[in-house]
Amino acid sequence: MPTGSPGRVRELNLDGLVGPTHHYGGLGLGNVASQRHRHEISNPRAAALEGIAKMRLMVDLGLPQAILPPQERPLMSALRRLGFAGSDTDVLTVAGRRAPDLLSAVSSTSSMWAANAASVSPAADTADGRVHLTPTNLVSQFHRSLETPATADVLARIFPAGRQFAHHPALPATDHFGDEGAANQMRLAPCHGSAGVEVFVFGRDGDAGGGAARQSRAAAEAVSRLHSLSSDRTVFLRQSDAALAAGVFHNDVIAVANERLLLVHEQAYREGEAALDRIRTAYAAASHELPTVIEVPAAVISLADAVTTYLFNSQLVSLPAGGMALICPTECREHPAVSRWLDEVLAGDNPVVAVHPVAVRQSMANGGGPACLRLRVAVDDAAFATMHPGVVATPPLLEAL
Ligand code: SUG
Repeated sequence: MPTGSPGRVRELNLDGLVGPTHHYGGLGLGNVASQRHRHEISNPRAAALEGIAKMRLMVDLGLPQAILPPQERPLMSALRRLGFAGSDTDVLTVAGRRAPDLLSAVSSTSSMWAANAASVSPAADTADGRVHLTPTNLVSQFHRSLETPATADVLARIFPAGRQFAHHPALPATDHFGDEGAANQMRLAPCHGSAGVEVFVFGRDGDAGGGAARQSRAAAEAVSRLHSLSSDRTVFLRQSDAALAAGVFHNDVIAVANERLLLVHEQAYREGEAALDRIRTAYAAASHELPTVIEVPAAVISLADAVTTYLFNSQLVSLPAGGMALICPTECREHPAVSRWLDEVLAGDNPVVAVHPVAVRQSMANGGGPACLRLRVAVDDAAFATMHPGVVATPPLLEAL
């Protein structure tokens, strides 16, 4: 079992490992990169190695890291449920000939984008002092909706239900409760162990939403109830129409938060500046302090450039020695305006002390940056000790993989 001293709360990142059927199916609706790279040749081995290298960086930085195993694909049970019969070879042959798009969907390794696996609220935010997890239904995309049962199962095995962890079933699988999880959830708090503000972002509110909208308000509200969050420390924000039209299909493509720092594009939310004021007010009520908000003007980085470089899909992590690191896609350093902005952040009066570009190009071509590939779970040492030890990333395990 993993061990450690009691009381300390650290953020564990669980990364989805890429499976051998990784490919470019053009399956992500509203996802500009997925559409652009449709039917290009993929390299599953390179994809897996890129993901492992990112995990190794986290381990080298002294941060807790774990691995979510890839799910079984092609998902034969899904093909059989849709009427393909016979031996596995028959099923695959006929599906490949008659319904190649279906075969692509049931072969997608989309569970690698672990930020969509579940919503998670740490113990400091919940009424019963347990970590709450709700797996997503991902109903907006058929290929992703196939992930839910295996995701629920693996999360329950990694984080045993009981004194430390509470698991809820995924929300009803209908558009009204369309839920894409932590990719639309941010948490701001003075530190991982203190009560914080949970921000839920949605693109649809009883309507279809525009552009790339996937997450519904009804889902966000249901998750906040299930996780027994305090209403004065919960903020619901609607994505702006401009962001949705530009292909911001999840909030983590346009904002990222860690502890007291929020990096956000000025066009992220429909309410504009008032949205950030609501976050500030809730944060001040929870902690008697103000968060550090770095708002990026469209004149400095356009929505289109934010979507292309995936700047906001960086991982913002607290370093053991103090300060934060931004783990960004290499594409950010290849873009002059974004790279300049990164240098300004590094030189500025804020917690960011390091920028680490990582190459996750195989995932990026399907619209998944560094932050899409991970699910964050803040745990104290007692909770960490009850976790399934086999998924904790160590240098030998990463080497073996
Ligand atoms: O759901 N891409 C994923 C990318 C998810 C990114 N996640 C976050 N932003 N958190 C999606 O659109 C593409 C698969 C394909 O086209 O083969 C895909 O599913």
